[in-house]
Amino acid sequence: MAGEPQDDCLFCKIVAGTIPATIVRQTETTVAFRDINPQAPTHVLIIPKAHHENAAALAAADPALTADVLREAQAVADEEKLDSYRLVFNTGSGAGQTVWHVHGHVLGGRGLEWPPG
Ligand code: D5M
Repeated sequence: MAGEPQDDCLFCKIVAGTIPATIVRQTETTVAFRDINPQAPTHVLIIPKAHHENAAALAAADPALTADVLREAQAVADEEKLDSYRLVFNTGSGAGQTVWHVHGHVLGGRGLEWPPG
């Protein structure tokens, strides 16, 4: 069912605390933790605690939770003292999505080129 924890989901396990992560912020509905393979000096992932496969599924199921995730991106940027940052939701394997629990990448602390690769 939409939003329910999935036994085989890595990020649901981080939410449950059964696998470790470097958590930088947590709210009632979201967790923010450092990416294990950072692509910038700041590379933090923001996830809803509830399991949704991607950004579109999250937005369709729970607009308020979608807003929580977006607000947390700015909160992370503020804590990391980022003047600017990139917020990325890879959606689908062709775009590089490898974990099927929606996550926003907050990238900052260096110049970021456009278009991305
Ligand atoms: O992003 C998935 C991201 O998840 C990728 O940048 C690595 C990161 N990752 C994978 N496992 C972990 C753990 N255990 N801790 C922290 N970060 C992790 P995607 O957009 O799906 O390619």
